[in-house]
Amino acid sequence: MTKTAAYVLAATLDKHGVDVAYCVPGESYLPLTDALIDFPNIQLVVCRHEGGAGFMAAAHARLRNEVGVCVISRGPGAMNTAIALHVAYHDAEPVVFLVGQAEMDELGRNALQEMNYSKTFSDTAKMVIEVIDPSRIAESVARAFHVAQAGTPGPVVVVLPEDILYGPSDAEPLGPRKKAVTGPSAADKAQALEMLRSAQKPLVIAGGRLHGAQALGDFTKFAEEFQLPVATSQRRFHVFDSRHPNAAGRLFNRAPGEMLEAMKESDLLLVLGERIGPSMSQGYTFPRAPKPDQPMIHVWPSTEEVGRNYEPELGIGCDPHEFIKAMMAEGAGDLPAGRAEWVQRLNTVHKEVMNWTPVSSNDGVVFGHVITAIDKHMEKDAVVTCDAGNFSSWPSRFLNMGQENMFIGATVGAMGPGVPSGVAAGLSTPGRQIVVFVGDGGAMMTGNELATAIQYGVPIKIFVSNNNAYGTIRMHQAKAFPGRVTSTELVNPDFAAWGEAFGARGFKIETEAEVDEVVAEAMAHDGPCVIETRVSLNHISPSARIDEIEAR
Ligand SMILES: Cc1ncc(C[n+]2csc(CCOP(=O)(O)OP(=O)(O)O)c2C)c(N)n1
Ligand SMILES: [Mg+2]
Repeated sequence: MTKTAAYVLAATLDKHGVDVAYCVPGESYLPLTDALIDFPNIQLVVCRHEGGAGFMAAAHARLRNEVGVCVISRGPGAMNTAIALHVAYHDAEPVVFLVGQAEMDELGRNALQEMNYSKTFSDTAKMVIEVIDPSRIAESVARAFHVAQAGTPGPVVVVLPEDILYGPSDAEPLGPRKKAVTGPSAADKAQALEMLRSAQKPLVIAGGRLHGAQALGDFTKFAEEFQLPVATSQRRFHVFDSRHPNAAGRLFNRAPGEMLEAMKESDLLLVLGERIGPSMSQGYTFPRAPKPDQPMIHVWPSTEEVGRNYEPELGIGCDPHEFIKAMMAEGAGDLPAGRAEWVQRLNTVHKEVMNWTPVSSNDGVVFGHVITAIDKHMEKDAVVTCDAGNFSSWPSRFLNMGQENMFIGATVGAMGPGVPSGVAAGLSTPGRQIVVFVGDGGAMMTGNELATAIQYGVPIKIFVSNNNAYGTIRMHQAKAFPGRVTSTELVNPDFAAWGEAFGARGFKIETEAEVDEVVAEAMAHDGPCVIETRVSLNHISPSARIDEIEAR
């Protein structure tokens, strides 16, 4: 019997091992939702907004280290998910977006919800693939999966005209193409080894392409054997245990000065498994662009990237785990005498930076108290997801994390991924504790995906830091236009009641005295819950107070 192209597409997803895909349904791709009924292995998760669905697919990609799949309707649906494409592009997440399109014979007329995706996504997708022939649908999808993961991972859009999906197709469903894994060349390996062995004060900056128990375990052994201090890059804090004696700190946005000063003494940087973005590099000052102040080795799985913004002494376009294995195969040999002391020095500064001295405020709870309490109840393999906003500086700085944890947040600083990423954690890696951090601003942007969590039984714990403000922007106003507050104050719902209306358990923290007990109860609760903390606006981050900024 001849199949529809939609059926071949579903079969190709199945052959690629897809077991969860995130969607908002649309009439433009009805044959695909219908075909998926015959593939019970694939759970099609119905979301409430395409931005949420896209964020979930991107988080799925990071959690599983595989392609995330997002299925959305044409035009309006595609525009709603644009934020997730932007995040996936900047954060190098492999995501395949399957997007509807008007019928072929109407294209060009401004047909219903027609859109030129190649133009629209020219800056946020690695590739836009238009399927124009039902007999080539499997090939198109296999290409999309391959390109999304190859080299620098990223989003790929597959455009599905409505009539093509209905059309008969004799195409053979296709499976995944073997991923090319690259290692360092013999010459690069020798040079890297020499640099790592001879440096007096090396520093590793580790990133999110280090994934999985094997790679992360090898990474720890590598740091130990080669006596390397390790800093983690923005929003990739779990790749090295913050309690390990080689931990040197976290390069989040606006990292503490005393830590940066100590790190800047290093005489070799090894940037391993991350592109070097504006947040982790403190606005391209550490490492300094385009010519770093110290010799740098940059390892990232694409040769295109390793010399794009920087002039490293050695740029290696290879898989970071392969690099680690190559170094370990040769061994550290005799290292300079002062290395252990250097590691210890950075670790001492890191421990000081992570050690919060509790402070109180008369305009609400300082969020650090909540972080300290969560730290005591967090499970070893908990997933922590984080939206964007100043509240995120508290967990970024003070929440301990190890390699079994995973911290998920957009390095590009988009608001919105917090709650959806938490939902994705429950669907892609079920059974783990899920802690979500979100501000009152972000909670009202994509918090509606709490409905998806309830629908699929995902026990997320959503910690809302409520300062009744777009607090980050309020802080920037204080710096740029002191005393002239505008457009940042918010009137919010009662978030605990809001959570309960969805079917979650609602908690509220209004005073410091309540923190420990409420956090303990929420962390022990086995279902979804929303924990609202009425936080201090003045204590906008661990390192800044609005009244101090305005007084300056
Ligand atoms: C989608 C999106 N819109 C706007 C911004 C600009 N922005 C950055 S932080 C912020 C305020 C965040 O407010 P909230 O979630 O309440 O966190 P807070 O800063 O108050 O802790 C805004 C509007 C952004 N980063 N992303
Ligand atoms: Mg806020």
